[in-house]
Amino acid sequence: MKTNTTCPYCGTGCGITAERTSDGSFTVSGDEAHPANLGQLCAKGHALADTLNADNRLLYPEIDGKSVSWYQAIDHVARAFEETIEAHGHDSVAFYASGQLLTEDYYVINKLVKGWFGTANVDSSSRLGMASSIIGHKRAFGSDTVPGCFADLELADLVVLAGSNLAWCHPVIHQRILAEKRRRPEMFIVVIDPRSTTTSDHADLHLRIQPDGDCLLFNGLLAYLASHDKLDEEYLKQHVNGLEEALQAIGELPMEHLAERLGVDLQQLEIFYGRVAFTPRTVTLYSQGVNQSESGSDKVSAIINMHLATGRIGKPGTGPFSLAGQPNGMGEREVGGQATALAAHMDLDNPQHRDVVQRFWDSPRIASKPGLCAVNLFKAIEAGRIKAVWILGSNPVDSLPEADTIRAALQSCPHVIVSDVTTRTDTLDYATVRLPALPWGEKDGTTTNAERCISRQRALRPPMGDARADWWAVSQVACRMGFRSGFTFDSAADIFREHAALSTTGNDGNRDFDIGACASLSDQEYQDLQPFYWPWRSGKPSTQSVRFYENGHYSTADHKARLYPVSAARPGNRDLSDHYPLILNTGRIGEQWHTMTSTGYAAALHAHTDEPFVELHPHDALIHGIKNADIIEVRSPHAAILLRAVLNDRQPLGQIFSPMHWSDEFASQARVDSLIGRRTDPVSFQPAFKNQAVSIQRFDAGSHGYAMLKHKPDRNLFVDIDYWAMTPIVGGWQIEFASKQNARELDTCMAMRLTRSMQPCSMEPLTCLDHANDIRRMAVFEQDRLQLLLFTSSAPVPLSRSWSAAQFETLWNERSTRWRMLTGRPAIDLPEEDAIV
Ligand SMILES: Nc1nc2c(c(=O)[nH]1)N[C@H]1C(S)=C(S)[C@@H](COP(=O)(O)OP(=O)(O)OC[C@H]3O[C@@H](n4cnc5c(=O)[nH]c(N)nc54)[C@H](O)[C@@H]3O)O[C@H]1N2
Ligand SMILES: Nc1nc2c(c(=O)[nH]1)N[C@H]1C(S)=C(S)[C@@H](COP(=O)(O)OP(=O)(O)OC[C@H]3O[C@@H](n4cnc5c(=O)[nH]c(N)nc54)[C@H](O)[C@@H]3O)O[C@H]1N2
Ligand code: SF4
Ligand SMILES: [Mo]
Repeated sequence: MKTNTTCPYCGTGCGITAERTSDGSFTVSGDEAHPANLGQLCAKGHALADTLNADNRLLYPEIDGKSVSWYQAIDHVARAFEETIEAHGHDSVAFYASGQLLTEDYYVINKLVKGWFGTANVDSSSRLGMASSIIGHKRAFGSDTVPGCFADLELADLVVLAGSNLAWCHPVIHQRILAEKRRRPEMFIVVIDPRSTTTSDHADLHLRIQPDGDCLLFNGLLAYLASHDKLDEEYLKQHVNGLEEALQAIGELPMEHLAERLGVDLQQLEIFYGRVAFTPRTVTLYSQGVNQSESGSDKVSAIINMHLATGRIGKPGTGPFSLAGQPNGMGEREVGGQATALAAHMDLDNPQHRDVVQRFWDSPRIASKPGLCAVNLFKAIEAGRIKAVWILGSNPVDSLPEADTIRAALQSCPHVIVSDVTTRTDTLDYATVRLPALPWGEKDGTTTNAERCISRQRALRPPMGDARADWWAVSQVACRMGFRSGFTFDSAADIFREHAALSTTGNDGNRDFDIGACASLSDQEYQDLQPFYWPWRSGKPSTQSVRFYENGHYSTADHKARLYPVSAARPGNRDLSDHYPLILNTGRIGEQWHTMTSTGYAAALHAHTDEPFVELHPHDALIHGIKNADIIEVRSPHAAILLRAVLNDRQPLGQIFSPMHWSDEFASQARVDSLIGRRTDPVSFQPAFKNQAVSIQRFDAGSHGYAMLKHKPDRNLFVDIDYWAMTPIVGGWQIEFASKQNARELDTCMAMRLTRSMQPCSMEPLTCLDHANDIRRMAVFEQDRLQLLLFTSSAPVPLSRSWSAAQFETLWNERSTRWRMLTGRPAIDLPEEDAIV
């Protein structure tokens, strides 16, 4: 049987066709009818079927580590909130979620917090990705609306990718653009990113600006267009306010001066500005290199200013395009699931809006002031002002800045309720109550992708164990607290209808978000709902693609868009010092998703990167006495971590890059966010994840090694090993380690620990002390199977990991050939493919 559903990873929101095979397992392929991907999928999408077999599912509710019934768990959580609110007031409780929940989950959370708790202390990890874009949109359009759609990227003649590593983070959109470029080679792609990426490899022009040079770059562009008579005077007159103020804020920007401050070639800058000047069909797509910055909101405004002033918006192949990262970051914005929003795109500080929402909900209260945004919310927990928090679908102990303070905050908080789908995350360690949620394949509802396309995520099979939908758990707690009137939902469809009805209530076309047509869907119609773009107003047909502001009619009071004056600060990092001389930039790699809670277990996704790493320029490495594959300590004023050094000149001098993914589950000390300070954009409160002053130092290891074994070892086995990193391989797990101990000590200690769980009577170990090569070698067999391999040395072990890994699949009934495992290679004269990390 085939089921159409949606991918739960990035904001591309690819349609997926899942098919159950005769043995009960599933295969997945791209849904050819889905407008976002037209049949394509990336590696993460393809690996989804594997994640359905995860054996680390959280299946039963727990209080203080003990399994309990849902009845007990709900009662406990309801009382925790009740007592906390009674003793400390409505603002002493909070919710923290993510754009990985479904719209229906989020609608219920937001309703409970804002309508019944009467606080706006509900925020999410979307704050870490999208907050600056929301500010930019509202400043300019009066509404948080992404004007264009993916098709505009194919219709454009100039595609500007600012602070986006599209090739890795939204691969299917990138492929759509590259396919169009093959059809029309004259299409011009510009990448704006301080470092080289797979995305910049495919660009016609790569502007390697200084970190946070974006405001200056786009301000310079607006000034250039103005002085070259390339603004759309007619459009400005009819539809836009604020040109004079915007130009005034920019002031004089001579090109030579500008190029120097940005750290780019004058000629390159002229090519970029010249291209923009002469290409009406321009799209500027931007993501975290723009948003995650102390000047994130202003960067967004500077980009939108250029588009408004040239009238390049609301027309085919044009527009500023904020690319949502999470699968449902957009749905979260639509329900208003943030500390700074109300519901259905209505505003907290608008009394009329509050009235509309409160009447519609018939709620006893309505939040009237902004709640605490992500970083400040956890600061309030740390300070003891918030005493009960419910975390759903996020792993803040690894994904928020100054991550070690998040641990401390949760440790001191009396009630930490965590809803998750897995048994192990660094956040679950601090939960007083754990609630089992439904993962992809079991959950059911809707998501909105980056181009406003709403699609169904459908269940492929019944829930495992006692896992339940997040909306159900939240509604049950609400009912137990006595709020039955608002929370007697029977299904996701029930909630979606209510959400749709609210979107159209009091909305005479003055709010962009309106899906009133869905307010009367039957259960069956909801089940069959095809992907559609909002708005879908009542009585109108649904559309397959829609562009906002085609008529230049904006959602501001006078229906004119507004240029926002941006004065750009000097690019770079003012915290650099002799102690912290380098800039740490962070982000993602193609194969991993956030804190690896699901992709971390898929061997297929670890083919290229096994360990937490930091990329640095060879010259910076030389200055610091660092060689390729050394372990290095990266230090900021907040913490220090250990990462494998990868030298390449794709990093600019003075800047290093490390992915955000590794957690305590997969490595000893690699939580990058423990290094990042809590500096945020002053308006959007989005953290500056991409520009942190740090120092680096070679870690002086006395020994190195790696082990392979059939089952994932408990990470507590390695607590005293300075550096370790665990990776799934086909048929087992691989652990790399390094230590201050000497090789003999490391070897003895690892051999003892890794064999501890094996049956001594059936173990058949082979060992060898290879003096010539300085490698201690050990292989352990049980019956015909290889169970464990261990190699240690005083230097990194130069043996092929992939060959060793493949041997776990081999039948070793010939004892006489087993010694071969100790060589760690197929045959003496074959090359070793991946001996060096
Ligand atoms: N494989 C994978 N895909 C994902 C995710 C994932 O975890 N893994 N997560 C999803 C989510 S939630 C998000 S938000 C998106 C993020 O998607 P992206 O924003 O594309 O990804 P990042 O790697 O965070 O950052 C993009 C680029 O910004 C650059 N950058 C850093 N500083 C600056 C600057 O000052 N100016 C400019 N112009 N660029 C700068 C970085 O060098 C980096 O290459 O990805 C989504 N897709
Ligand atoms: N240094 C650095 N840090 C960053 C970033 C960066 O670029 N650099 N990017 C930031 C950005 S943009 C983002 S979006 C965040 C992402 O960071 P997080 O929000 O922490 O995302 P995940 O690590 O994916 O954690 C999601 C958790 O939810 C669980 N889960 C999945 N589906 C469900 C569900 O339906 N219900 C429930 N209850 N649980 C579920 C998963 O098992 C997992 O444990 O990281 C931010 N942190
Ligand atoms: S591009 Fe994004 S939505 Fe599409 S398959 Fe890949 S991860 Fe999933
Ligand atoms: Mo994100």
